[in-house]
Amino acid sequence: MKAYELAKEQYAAVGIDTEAALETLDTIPISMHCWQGDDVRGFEGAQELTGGIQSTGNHPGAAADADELRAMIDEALALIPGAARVNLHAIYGDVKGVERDRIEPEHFAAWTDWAKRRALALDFNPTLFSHKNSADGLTLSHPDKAVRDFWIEHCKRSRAVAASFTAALGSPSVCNLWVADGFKDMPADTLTPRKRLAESLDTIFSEKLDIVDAVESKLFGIGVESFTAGSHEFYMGYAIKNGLTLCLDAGHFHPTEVISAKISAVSLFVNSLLLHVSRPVRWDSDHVILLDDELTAIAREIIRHRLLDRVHIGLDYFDGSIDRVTAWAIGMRNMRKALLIALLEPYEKLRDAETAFDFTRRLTIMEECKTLPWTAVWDEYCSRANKPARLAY
Ligand code: RNT
Ligand code: ZN
Repeated sequence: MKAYELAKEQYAAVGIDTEAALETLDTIPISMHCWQGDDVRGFEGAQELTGGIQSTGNHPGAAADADELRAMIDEALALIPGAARVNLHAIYGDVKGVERDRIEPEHFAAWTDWAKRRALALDFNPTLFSHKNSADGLTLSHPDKAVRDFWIEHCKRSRAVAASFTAALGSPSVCNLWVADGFKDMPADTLTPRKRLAESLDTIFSEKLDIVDAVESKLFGIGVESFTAGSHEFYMGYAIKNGLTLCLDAGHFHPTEVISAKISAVSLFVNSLLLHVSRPVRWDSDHVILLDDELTAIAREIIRHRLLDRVHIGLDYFDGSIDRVTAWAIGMRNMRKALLIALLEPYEKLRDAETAFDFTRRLTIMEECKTLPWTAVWDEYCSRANKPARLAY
């Protein structure tokens, strides 16, 4: 409390109102990915995770069923301050014995009821991996029409599930589509699979629904190192042309590329963005997100450019080597800490210096403000929200 009062004064001296920052901070929704709770296995009874993604580690306590997963999410949310949403994949419903092209909103009724009781919104993803119809490495771009049609139907039904979330929970559900489609080795024809993917997407998105449709690009995955049909250029073009939301996953680009550097540029041409905030270590390894330079840069880009109403923030990582509930808490808290740091930045001062070509001043403010006492503001926030501060959890 005392620390906060002192911090408040220090921030006031650089023109920052900490109370206003805290007010905004609390309302920014962060979508928590359910798949951290069970290593992306889902509840169809699948034994294998395919699609070029991998969760490693065998820490005990992976959720075995939906009740367990919900209980774990409840536990995590008790440690996480601020507005949260929960992000589901199609394999997380009551779907044992239900084929993916047969899923219905009723298979997710337990989730909807649970979310309603907690005033949470739900986001959704069709699942186009870990399935016999994805074994060739191609789904929506598969040469066999029967395979494409199966997945098209799955995606359409997934959008209907998302629409049922919107209707029941009163907040537009973000429905994100990612496919691993690609080749391990040098492709001969890179065009035809992309044409087929685009055609499948046209069919999937033909019906207008009250949801936020997002498409997620990727550079490569394990086993699809040489070619990915749904590349960045593919989906950026597709999203712009069709008015969809573009999903940028932090692990889906070349190792020296960062999504923080893409946000403002893309914001000029797409209506809205979905972020899959993740941490690639040497590859798209989906480590728990740290409070590192890239995370704060992502938050800064959103806050500086006032993009809060056009950027949906979602997390996407899965680490099975540490306690899974704590993994959520660390990442969700870090995302919000980064947003707080951004909200406490004297951006106007930086911009004024820049406009005046006073780059000395810009750099001085930037560097000196990094060590203003944001941690005291964070502690105050946690305490007001009745959430544990620092090491308490
Ligand atoms: C995979 C994509 C995708 C998945 C989730 C489970 O590389 O990032 O978003 O992580 O859909
Ligand atoms: Zn992702």
